[in-house]
Amino acid sequence: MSSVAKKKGFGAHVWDYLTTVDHKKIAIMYLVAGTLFFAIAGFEALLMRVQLMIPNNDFISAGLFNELLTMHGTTMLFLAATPLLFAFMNAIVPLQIGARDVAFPFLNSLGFWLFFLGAIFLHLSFFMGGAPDAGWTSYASLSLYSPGHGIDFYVLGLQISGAGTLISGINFLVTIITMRAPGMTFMRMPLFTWTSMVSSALILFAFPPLTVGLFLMLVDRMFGANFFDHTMGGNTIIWEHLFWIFGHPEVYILVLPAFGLFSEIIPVFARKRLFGYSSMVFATILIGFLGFMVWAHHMFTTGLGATANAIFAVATMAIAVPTGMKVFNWIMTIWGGSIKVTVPMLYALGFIPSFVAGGVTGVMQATAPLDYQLHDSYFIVAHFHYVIVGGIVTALFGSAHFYWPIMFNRTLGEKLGVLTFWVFFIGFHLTFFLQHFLGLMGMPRRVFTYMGGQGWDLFNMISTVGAMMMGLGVVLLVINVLLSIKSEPVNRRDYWGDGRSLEWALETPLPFYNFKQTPLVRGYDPYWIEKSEGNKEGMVYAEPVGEIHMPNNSILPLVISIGTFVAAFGALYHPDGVSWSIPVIVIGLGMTVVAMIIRSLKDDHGFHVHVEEIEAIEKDLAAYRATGKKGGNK
Ligand code: HEM
Ligand SMILES: [Cu+2]
Repeated sequence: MSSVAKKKGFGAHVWDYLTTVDHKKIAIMYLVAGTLFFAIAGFEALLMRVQLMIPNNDFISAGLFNELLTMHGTTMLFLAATPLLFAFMNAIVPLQIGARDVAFPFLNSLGFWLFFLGAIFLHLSFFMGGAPDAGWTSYASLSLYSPGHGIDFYVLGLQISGAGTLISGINFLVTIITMRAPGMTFMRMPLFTWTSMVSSALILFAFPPLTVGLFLMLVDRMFGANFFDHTMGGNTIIWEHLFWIFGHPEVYILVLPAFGLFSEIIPVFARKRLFGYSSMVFATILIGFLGFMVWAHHMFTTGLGATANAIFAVATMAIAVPTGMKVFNWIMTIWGGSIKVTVPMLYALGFIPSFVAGGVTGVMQATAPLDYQLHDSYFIVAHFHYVIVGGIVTALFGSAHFYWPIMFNRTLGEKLGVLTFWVFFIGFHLTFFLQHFLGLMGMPRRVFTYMGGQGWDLFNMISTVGAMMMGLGVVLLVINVLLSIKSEPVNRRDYWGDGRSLEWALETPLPFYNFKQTPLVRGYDPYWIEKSEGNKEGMVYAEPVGEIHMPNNSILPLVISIGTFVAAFGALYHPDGVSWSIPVIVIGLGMTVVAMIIRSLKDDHGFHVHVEEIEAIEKDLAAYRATGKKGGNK
């Protein structure tokens, strides 16, 4: 385990990250991996936009366009947005609830590695005979007949990385329910913790239907079952139901934590308590619940019938009510506050109108008759990017600036941050605003080119220019991150000066055990309460200094994940009749099973940090903070 003032070589650092079970380090791994896939998927989007810039373009072929389209959507949702939100959940939720780690640190590491290796597996498709090309929804009527192995990569890659997401979701659910510091009742939990909990519950219910759907697809494609093939008595609509029972909640899995992040940012910079806390909690739960009731709004045009369409339309529209409550509360928090417009606050201010625009077009599509017109047009593309980019990406960028001091003990540059915001924000509206009208004018989505002279040319051109601005914005953000590596360490608590929840009460850099003593929570916004009562220490404690129990690092999560990765290759090539496919499946699953057996038979009780060690670490950190000299606990 990491100890104070010990210089480590590069290899030791790598080993440390491969085996770590520390939520703070796992957060960094999610951040790096998520950013990588965000960049890849962003690049794919730019290629598509270049292709669509002018009519009759032949920059990329129709087949490649389908692959880029599929990988862009799949990557953005599963391999960029989800892990980036997990990065913040890992970094912040244990601190917000006053815990030393998550409930199952081993599973936390396993969740990360499954996600990561599933993602790598999916991306190897580009080099091994072609990427999936049936859209991120992979409708069975397309995917069953897609030649090559693209769809098999999709099915197996998502199965592996989805298992990682499910495991992590369960972990956070249990963590938040069982690991809260004394005094932190449910109705004192910060909003980010609340939304993370509801989002984790949604993962628990939404991912199993996806798992089942993917499994049926797997046996259809690889073993000739006929679940989805109508010529053999199957039904392609079954896939659509299974997919959207997962797929609709998925957007709430992503957007709820984003709401939570903004509910942390806005009160800090408005310097006011979050307006309507309990209604925010209520709205979060209600959105989570309704999120499951509305999946068939993606299938209005499949012939469900007028009654079913009407029910799903009304249920969908109902979600606007709790969402509207949230928007109202954010505005009321800002109202009359003494506002500091920092970079995170800029993102929050940009988020509110952008997200509302996305929400309003959502209600339009929920109107079943109108959806017959809008379905599969660019209006849809405009709608979901307003929600996803305007809601989730702004939350991720804003929170990166907000939480950087806690995560890295460094800050992101303010001036460059403001510039990045404007370039990205203007680019975003240029890209997607006019697409509403392209849709209304009849431009279909998922087409690789179009004829000129239909009045679409100018808007498509502007859209591509906007996308390039967004790309530039992301490059600026990455530059800011690189610059921060060389910048001065923060070495203090409460970087923004107006922190309210527990994570701000800790001095950075954090020791690996987070809290020397478990804090006692005396109300909502616990750190704010202590500050307003003049408590210099920042917290009151629930216990005397005592031994701290921490988990050991382990390489087993990585081994388990590599096993599934290896086995997936065997499964993938099995239908080709290659002789090595069964042995590879056996070796891969063997690795996984052996690692699991080792884990269950070998008792690993973790280790104790003794009181003297704690004092030594704290003294060392204090000296480091005072002198700024290297050697702190990293
Ligand atoms: C950063 C700027 C972005 C640009 C320029 C962009 C561009 C595009 C384009 C051109 C399409 C194809 C539309 C079609 O023909 O139907 C598309 C589809 C899609 N995008 Fe984006 N996108 C961006 C960001 C995102 C983000 C952040 C997400 C999610 C986190 C996302 C999720 C999707 C999804 C799910 C699809 C549908 C894919 C499918 O139908 O299979 N996009 N995007
Ligand atoms: Cu939906």
